[in-house]
Amino acid sequence: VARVPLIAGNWKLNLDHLQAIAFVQKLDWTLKDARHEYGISGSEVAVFPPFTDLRSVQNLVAADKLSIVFGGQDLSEHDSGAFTGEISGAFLKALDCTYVIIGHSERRTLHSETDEQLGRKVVAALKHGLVPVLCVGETAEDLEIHGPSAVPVAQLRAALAGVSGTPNLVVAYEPVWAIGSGQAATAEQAEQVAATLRATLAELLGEEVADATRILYGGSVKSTNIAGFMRQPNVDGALVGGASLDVTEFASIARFQ
Ligand code: G2H
Repeated sequence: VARVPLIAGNWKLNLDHLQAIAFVQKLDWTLKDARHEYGISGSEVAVFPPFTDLRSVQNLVAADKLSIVFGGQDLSEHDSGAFTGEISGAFLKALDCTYVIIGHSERRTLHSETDEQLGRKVVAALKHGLVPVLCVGETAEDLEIHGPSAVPVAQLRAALAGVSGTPNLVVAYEPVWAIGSGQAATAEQAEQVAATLRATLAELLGEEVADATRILYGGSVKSTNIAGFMRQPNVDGALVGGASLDVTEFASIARFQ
């Protein structure tokens, strides 16, 4: 199966709605120039702005028919009710979000999100027609004690416990020790875990889903290391944090060829 590469920018808590408009406009021009200049059809490019930017990004993408897609950085497991500060999958879908990030390590750590809760978020996202970008990854300590794949695989199993059929999803392998540290995993390390995650997907949901699911690498991805990751057969793209906040840098990651 030919999987369309996905280069996704996770803005985290950066760029307000005015900055988002300027950023997305410039990103679109830069990608168009790059596609023209290099004659490549390119990868799918997604941005994940803060919730308060999404309406502005939706308007811009629709008005100018941009080929950039977008999503939320999180969602509630609930549809509505007394959940102060939460955003539902339906709200994201109504703003034309394609994707939603679930289980980023910063949510797991700073907001104490558990595997069980993340499983409910995956179910909620799929129910509302959003594609979950499910993040899994081990800490440096996990790596030392359990080896490279045990924790990411356990997190994947837990998050997919309530899922059946042929869901459209994306998995992002983000070793916690590589996030924002400037010290990315090697391409070979990423491939080893991605291959194990794909085998786990095959076991849980069948070969067809495993073949179709894009597995991203995340953690200190830059224009200077993206090519190595993209050469790996089981790595289908990247979830980019810090380097996604600079248009030129993010666009050159997106044209990794
Ligand atoms: C990992 C990644 C984006 P960074 O969190 O999800 O961030 O590229 O800054 O390591």
